[in-house]
Amino acid sequence: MWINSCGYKVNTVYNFDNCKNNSKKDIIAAISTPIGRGAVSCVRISGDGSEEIVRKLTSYKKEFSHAKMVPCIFRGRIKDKIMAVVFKDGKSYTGEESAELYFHGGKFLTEQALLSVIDAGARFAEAGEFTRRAFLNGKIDLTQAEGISDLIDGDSSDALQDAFEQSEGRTKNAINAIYENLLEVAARAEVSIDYPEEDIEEQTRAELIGGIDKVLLAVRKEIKGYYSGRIKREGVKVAITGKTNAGKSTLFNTLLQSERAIVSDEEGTTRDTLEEKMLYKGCAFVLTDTAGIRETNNKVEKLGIERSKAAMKEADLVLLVINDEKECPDFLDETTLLVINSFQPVADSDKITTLKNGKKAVVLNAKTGDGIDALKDELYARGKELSSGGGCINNPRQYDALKECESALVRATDAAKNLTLDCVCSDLNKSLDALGKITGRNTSESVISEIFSRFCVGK
Ligand SMILES: Nc1nc2c(ncn2[C@@H]2O[C@H](COP(=O)(O)OP(=O)(O)O)[C@@H](O)[C@H]2O)c(=O)[nH]1
Ligand SMILES: [Mg+2]
Repeated sequence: MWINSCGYKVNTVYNFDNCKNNSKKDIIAAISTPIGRGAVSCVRISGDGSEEIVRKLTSYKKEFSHAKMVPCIFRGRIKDKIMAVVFKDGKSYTGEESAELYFHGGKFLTEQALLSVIDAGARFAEAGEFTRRAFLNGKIDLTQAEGISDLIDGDSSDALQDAFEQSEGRTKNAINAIYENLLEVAARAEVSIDYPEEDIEEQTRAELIGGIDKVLLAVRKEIKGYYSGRIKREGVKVAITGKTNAGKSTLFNTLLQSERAIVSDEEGTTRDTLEEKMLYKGCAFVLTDTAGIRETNNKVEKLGIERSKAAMKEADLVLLVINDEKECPDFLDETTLLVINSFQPVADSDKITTLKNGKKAVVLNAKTGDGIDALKDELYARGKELSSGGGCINNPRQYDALKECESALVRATDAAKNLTLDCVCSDLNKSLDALGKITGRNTSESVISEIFSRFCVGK
């Protein structure tokens, strides 16, 4: 068990005191820039003694008060003039004494620089070990670590904004606020067990139920917000549907500005669903071209149709492509946007139309691209709406823990109505544990390892 400076108990075998290379003196090093030819490369070092290693390589005697350009000799014979930054007294990313060396970015030079640091007493860092140390030293919590990972992987401006906020503690603060409230409710329940007085029993139960209700409300708000956050991060899932030969694949290609899908006037051309990402004004969409749904005896096409149905179920938005207003179904749910592929030139004033049944539709020519911008603007507006009001939860791990917390709170409410206070306390403790999993207060070693293994070496 490792207790970090925030008081988080981390069930981890990664305990500096038991570490093979002995305690915090274990210095890690890694190349933090991509391997290849480039202007600058960086080797990162962390652990007590990092400064000493930089001094060994540079023979620099004065104070490292800020970034210094210093002559350096790698492996006793390779010279370069490098920039060295030393972070003292734990004022670093990892919360430990650390250093960064920036030098000319060649593949061989970079390898030699790292090996020099290893010769001087460091060991090779594992994937994500710098961030893992930041977590274990209490600099960041698990959600911030995940935010940092998402910042590296983010591929749209919305996703990056979200990742940045998470890395800055948005999720941590929101979950900790719920945790504190829940802790107070649980403490009140515990006290009631210790001092059971018959005459206040009813009042205690009513208060408890009220307290749990408030927490439950906050938890459910975050669960709901997860959906919007997911859309922001991963993109709006858009399924392009409609009967065969309506022009779905043509529309898919025109939206992507690429001949991605095979287009033909032969019915049943699209058999498998095709998925591609589209960015529009910084908003990400995952477009799926589906097989037209029709009766068929062809085994492969049947499978494709099953996949199309699944894509429609999963989609945040369904584009229903028809060729004439008359084909518009009587019932359209909220997630469906009607697209009339007219096969004709479309005048600007006709690109958005309201049908006789009051439904809004985009009229376009999938082949020439007439009206495609109107469709993209409509997609963008819908995407923004779907991704607004996002909560603080950003990934399935956090979501699962919140759902677990929700179930335990529901059980606690039932217990507060019908069972002994012992049962209430037991469920409240389970809900606290579930929340603690999100931030890393009580997360298992296997989960922590899984999270940090997703990072690159040097991060
Ligand atoms: N002229 C014209 N032809 C189109 C248009 N959209 C689709 N087509 C043609 O209609 C046929 C079927 O199109 P496709 O995109 O494969 O339909 P899907 O079965 O819905 O995927 C192809 O021959 C396309 O070239 C359009 O807007 N204008
Ligand atoms: Mg098709």
